[in-house]
Formats: sequence, structure tokens, C-alpha cells
Amino acid sequence: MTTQTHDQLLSTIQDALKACGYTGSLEGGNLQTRTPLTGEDLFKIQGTTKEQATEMIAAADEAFKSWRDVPAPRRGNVIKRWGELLTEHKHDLGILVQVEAGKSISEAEGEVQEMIDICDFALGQSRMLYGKTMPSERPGHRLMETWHPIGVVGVISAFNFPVAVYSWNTANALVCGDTVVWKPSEMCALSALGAHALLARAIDDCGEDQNISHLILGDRTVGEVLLDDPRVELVSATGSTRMGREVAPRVASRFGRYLLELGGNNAAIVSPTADLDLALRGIVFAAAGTAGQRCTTMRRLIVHESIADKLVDQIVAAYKTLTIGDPRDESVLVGPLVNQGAFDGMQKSLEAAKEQGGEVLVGGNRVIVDDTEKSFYVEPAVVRMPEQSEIVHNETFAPILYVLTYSDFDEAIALHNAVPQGLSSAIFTQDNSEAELFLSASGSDCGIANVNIGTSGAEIGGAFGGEKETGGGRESGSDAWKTYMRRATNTINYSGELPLAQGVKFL
Ligand code: UN1
Repeated sequence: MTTQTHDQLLSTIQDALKACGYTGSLEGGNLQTRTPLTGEDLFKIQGTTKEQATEMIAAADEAFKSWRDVPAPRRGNVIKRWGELLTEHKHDLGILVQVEAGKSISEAEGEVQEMIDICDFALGQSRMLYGKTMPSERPGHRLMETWHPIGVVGVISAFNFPVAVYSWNTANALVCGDTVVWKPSEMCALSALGAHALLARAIDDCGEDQNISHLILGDRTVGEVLLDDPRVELVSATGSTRMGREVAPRVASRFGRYLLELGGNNAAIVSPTADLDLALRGIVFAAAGTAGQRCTTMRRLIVHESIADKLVDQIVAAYKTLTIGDPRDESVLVGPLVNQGAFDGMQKSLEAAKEQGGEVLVGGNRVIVDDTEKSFYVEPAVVRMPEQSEIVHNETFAPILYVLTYSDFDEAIALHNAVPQGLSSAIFTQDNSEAELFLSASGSDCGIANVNIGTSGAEIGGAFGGEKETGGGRESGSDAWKTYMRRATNTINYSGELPLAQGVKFL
């Protein structure tokens, strides 16, 4: 039970936004904000018009002309300061994420921690925008490559990680010398105001140009401005595969670049040799945590037939102990679905699974919290499927774990790779050769492949993204920064002669 009244919640939000440095109005606008915690409306804030969005792109494009020449380590200072402010306001921003995405405070603050971590990473990266030097085939010549900023980066982010994914893109883009125009999910506009205000403070503290960062608030129609404006060199979009199918050709038709992080349908294989205790905890967190609303959520379990009954019984028992409710109560592990659409989608998928021979072993029922039908809480579900069927190929953004069994390892890999999505994957095994096979070219076809941990909860240091219908993009760590830059190959002749490459003679 949470004891906070609606008015108290409103003032908590106001305080958090103020602490982050947001000084604008929270009234009289046209964009209704809402919380999935209670299903109640919050503030009505000012949305952005298409004309304003276009003006922001123009301003960011203008700012780019100076920002690209600011030394990269100095650009890094803005990100360093952002990281400091995020550390100071981890709880404030965490509260906003909790209110709009419905996460436990530990997960909401964990999301802010991802922002702090990427700031550390990008600060280091600002001194490591390395290009290679290659041996020239000609005497007295030097061949090398240089990385340059590309321009305005449009970031479109989803409700489920309302601020972290934005920061992966923004921290990298800004140190690379790009400017950023961000269109967050309209369901998380308050979190966006908080995160954006903290960046504005960092820019101010460092004496840099505020126009390097802009925020567009509104529905998809205003976000579409980013897709079509030729000044937006890169569109980085997180969301559904359906959205990606629209974004990619639209941006490509004007030869813009895109970075897509779309649907996942993540599975874990559990081998007979697995440490079942460890597997159980990994599975339950990845499948039921964040109410199944991570793109990395585990949606399929492919378990060896010899241990299936035992493991499934343990999972069902663990699910029965999960506390479901308003996550302002710190004992709660599973918060709400984001809205009625998510709840209806889950019910539809459960129906389809039953029609396709599935048996719901636990969960799926609505949970009424605090006597209101305005919020949508649900018991995470486990569904045993007789075989791979159509529904198992779909991503339903809700906590449904489909269980399939296998008898030999090749069959497990085939089942694993049979879906159209390719984000995250895992194997639980103590057999080294199974683990290696899973990680090999003939193993998991996903962008993320783990051994003895679940599918979710990736660290920022690795490149994040996936294959097939997940969209192929990579953001966050490793060399994902290269997506935010363009490469120039340079040949410098200091020989005083003009030898031609490939030994060609002319004149
Ligand atoms: C997402 O759901 O879009 O790996 C991002 C994870 C988090 C990020 C998820 N670090 O689960």
C-alpha cells in the first residue's frame, strides 16, 4: 500500500523537476501527462508544434557549425558535468521515471545509473576518437583516416527506458561533435523535462551553446519532422518493429542515416547441466522484472525435456511469490503495465497462445490496486507451448514467458533462432562446449548473447542492439560512437613527386 495522495504525488513531481532545474510551466498546455501507477492524469504541459520542431532543428544545425570545431575533450566536459548532475539528482530523476514508466525505485534509479555510466564512458571517448594510419603503397605518402562529426542527430526514444537510451545517444553524439534534437515518448514527457534540464544546466555550467540540445514534446506527428528534415543527418529510433519499418525507408529516401533498436523476442536455453538455482533467478528477473516491458525481457524459455518439469515448477512457485502493485511501496517487485493498450495486447496474446495449444501455468490475471480500474496491473504469466507456433514469434510488450522443450542441442539452437527478432539471448549451462557453440557463428543470431545470466540488464560498456527485425543498429558502448561520425580517408604526399597508385603511368 502506498500512502501518498494524488496531491502529494503532484508536489513530489514538481519538487523533482525543480531540483533538476526545470523552471517552465506545468500548466495550461495541450499535452496531458499521466501516471501508470494510478492511471490518473498529472500535469498538462506545453507540447511542441511542427513549426517549433523545425525551428529547433534549424537552431541545432546552426549550433553544429561551431560545436564541430570545439575540441572533443572540451565537448567531453559538458558530458562530465551532466554525469555529475545526474549523480546529484539520481533520486529526483528516478522518481520521475518511476511515476511515468511505473518502475520500482531501484530499477528507476538503475536507469539513471546507466546515464551516469555512459557519461563516464563518453568522457573517456572524447579523448579517443581514433582514426587509423595505414601504410601507403607509394614512397613519401601518408594514408590515414579522420573522424568528423556529422551534424544534427534526431533521437526518438520509447516509454520503457525514457531517459537511459536517450543518454546513450546524446552522450556519444555530443562528444563526437554533433548536436541533438530529442523526441521522447509522449508518455514520459516529465522525465524528459528533468533529463533535458540537467543537460541544459551542464551546458550552461560549461559556458557552451544551449542550442546543441533540443527537446520536442508531443505525439508521433511532431516526431515525424525529424524523419523528413534533411538537416537531421542521423535518426536514432527506439521502438516497435512496426515503427522501424516506417522510419527506415523514410530516412533512407533522403539518404539520411538511421540507427534502429526495435523489437526483441529474447530467449534463454536451459541445458540439463545448468545450475538451476542460478538459472531460476536469472529467468524470473529477466521475464517478470520491469513487468516484462524491457526490449531485453525474456519472452521464450527453451528448456531440455529432462529438466523441464522441475524447472517450470520452480518458476511457477517463484512467480507466485512476486509482489505486484504500486512500486512506491518498496516491497513491490512488479509494477504496472504502461496503459490499457498494453493490458489488452497481453490478453489477446494469451488467448492466441491458448488457441495454439498453450497452457497458462500461472498468471495473466488483472490485479486491481488501490480500488481503481484506471491503472493496469497484471500477474506475469508463464505459458507452456507444445511447439513453436505463430504467437511465439510475436513480441508482446508484457510479461508472458513461453516455455518450449528440446531434446538435442541443435534443435534448441534452431528453435532459438526461428523468430524474426534478434536482440538478446542467453544460455544456462555448465557445459563449456555448449556455451561456446551458443556464442559461435552457428549459435545465437542475436546482437547480445549471454552465458549464465539472463537476457536483460546489459551494461553500457558493450554495443547495444540486435539483428534481423531488431533493426541492426548499435548504440551505447564499444565502438558505437562511430555511427555518430563520418570517416574521411586522407592521403598526404610529401615526396615532391607524383607517383600514381596502382603503378599507373600518365603524362
Ligand atoms: C530497452 O529496453 O530499450 O539491457 C533498453 C537492459 C537495459 C536497457 C534496456 N540496460 O535491459
